[in-house]
Amino acid sequence: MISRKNNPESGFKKGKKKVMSDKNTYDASSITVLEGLEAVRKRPGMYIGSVSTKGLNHLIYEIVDNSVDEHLAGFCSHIYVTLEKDGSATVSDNGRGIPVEMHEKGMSAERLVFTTLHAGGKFDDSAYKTSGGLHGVGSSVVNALSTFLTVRVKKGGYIYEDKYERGVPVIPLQDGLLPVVGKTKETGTEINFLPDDTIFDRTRFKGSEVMSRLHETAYLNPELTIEFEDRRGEEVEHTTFHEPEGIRGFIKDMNKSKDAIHDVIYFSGESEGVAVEVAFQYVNEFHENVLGFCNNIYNAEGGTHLTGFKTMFTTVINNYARQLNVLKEKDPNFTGADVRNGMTAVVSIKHPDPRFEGQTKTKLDNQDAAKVVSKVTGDEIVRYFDRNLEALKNIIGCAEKAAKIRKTEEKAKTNLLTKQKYSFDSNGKLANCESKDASKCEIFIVEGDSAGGSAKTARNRAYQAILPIRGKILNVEKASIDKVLANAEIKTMINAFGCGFSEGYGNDFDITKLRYNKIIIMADADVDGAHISTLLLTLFYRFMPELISEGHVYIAMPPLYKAMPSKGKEEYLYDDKALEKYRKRHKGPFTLQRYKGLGEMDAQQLWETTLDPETRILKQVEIEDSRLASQITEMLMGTDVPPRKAFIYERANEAILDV
Ligand code: TTJ
Repeated sequence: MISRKNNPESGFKKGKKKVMSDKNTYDASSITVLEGLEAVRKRPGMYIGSVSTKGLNHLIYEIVDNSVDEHLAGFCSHIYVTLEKDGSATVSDNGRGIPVEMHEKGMSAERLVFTTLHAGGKFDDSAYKTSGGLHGVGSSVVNALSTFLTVRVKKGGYIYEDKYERGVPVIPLQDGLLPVVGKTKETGTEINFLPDDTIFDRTRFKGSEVMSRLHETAYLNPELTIEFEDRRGEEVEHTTFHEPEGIRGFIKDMNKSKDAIHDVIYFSGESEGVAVEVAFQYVNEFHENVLGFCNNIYNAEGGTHLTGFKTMFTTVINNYARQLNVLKEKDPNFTGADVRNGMTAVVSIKHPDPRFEGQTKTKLDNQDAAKVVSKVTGDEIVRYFDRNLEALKNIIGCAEKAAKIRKTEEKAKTNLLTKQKYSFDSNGKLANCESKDASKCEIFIVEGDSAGGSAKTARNRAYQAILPIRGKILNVEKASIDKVLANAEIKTMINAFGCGFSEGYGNDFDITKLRYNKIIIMADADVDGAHISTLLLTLFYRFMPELISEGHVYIAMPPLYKAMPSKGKEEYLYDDKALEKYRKRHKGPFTLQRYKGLGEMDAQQLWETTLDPETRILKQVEIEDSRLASQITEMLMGTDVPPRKAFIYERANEAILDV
């Protein structure tokens, strides 16, 4: 650690920027470097996933991963991560320090690391490089996206310093070398950077998320200690992450508030130069949580290591189930999903040359990884189960339960499709329209019976149908399919739309049967209304995604205010910005009515503001791509309320006139 031990008071002196002459900081190679960094600033999302808080936190991980590499190489035992009062982050380690001497390209090696895209791993002589993936190569990306970034390297008795602004070096080299700012007997690297607020939506790191990721890193590196400090609040918060139990501890932690049915099972092995470690435990819950890591980096999209583990595990459990006569001769095998019902697992491998594919380059692609993990799993898990029959029987019990539920769900779905397909007109609450010409028809899904009543009166019954729904419909992200299908509100909707739904076991959705060209969600302009809208969108996204991708889904934007001037025309105002503008442009007194909900409008007002195609405002729901939608659904349906609210209100501002 540099700043704390050696010179505890040495922060980074702000506001004292040196002015440099160009000839000191730029040379021929700098030109391509700048072009590279410019590309990063132009499309930050391509390099860090997004410019949301997630992408912001990612900057820290990109830097930390370098120190983890140094740990893997055997030269670093401690990493320090500090969220500073000024909004910057400091990451330091007690490794050997980034090389600072001249490199062949006429630049210090350190500058090459921070200004060249994909320079990671170049000076890294560890057996397991994280390079080749998205990680550990991102120091230059972080640099490009930072208002300032300061590097301090302790090495060979000296402390060297380098500084950048938006990726561009601002310190002149002296005979091609970095300036020395002090002496020390220690070694290590320290990086301090401030994310650029012209790039990121928000520049406040999320402490809890950073901590949870650092904790994860500690589990994966049992000999590493990570010190985290948040200095931004009144009180400084300090946490030490050191997890000598490794991934076993990781599993225990993930399952700590759950009902586990056996002790954590752990095994490891090595083959063809690939090291494999697996830990898992079953809990009394109906879902699986299997995480894959390669060289200590989480693989969000999974990959070959997980495939190898899952395939072998399924085979082994089916073999045991037959040996134990749980599965009879005529019974089909358990599916992979049956077998993993209730499983929490971490599969961590070390690979000398990892390759990644997929949308975010986080899916391990090495075929040998599947082979090796499968072999180690087959050998080790059988050894374990032969000696621990009790755990094995409990696990097979979970698979049996899962298979039973799966069969019930399959049946429930067939029933719904055959028996209830034609119950469309017998639906009490739906006030259908007269026209059968789907291209002209619209259906309004209205929150609440009273608003529903007004909407029924106000509508043009020739082509507008009204379906009132009560309260909150089921959160389909969390519910099992038979529950979803048993929900009266959801059944009514599926029947009304007329095109079935798709899920899991085959696609029965037929968009050509859709009875309405526009499906319009009509909810109050408040948090509850926003919640209802997201629940409906989740339902559509999961079971009828083409409704969204083909542009049939809209959100009605009821006005927030009605301005009634003493002279002149009344005007509906749809948000606070509109009100602000109205105040500026309108001279003279006016009365302002604020609508708290759709229920407060009479039929005429409802017609003018939300039903009449001539005057209403609709926001068409779009899916830019399915990945984004899936993330949003997850975000919207997660337990975190603030980002959800922010998202909905952001979108509301994008509302466009539908003419
Ligand atoms: C690589 O091999 C030669 C001696 O130095 C090794 C090295 O680069 N070590 C190293 C880099 N330790 N820590 C880093 C590092 C730390 C942070 C916080 C950020 C970056 C970009 C690198």
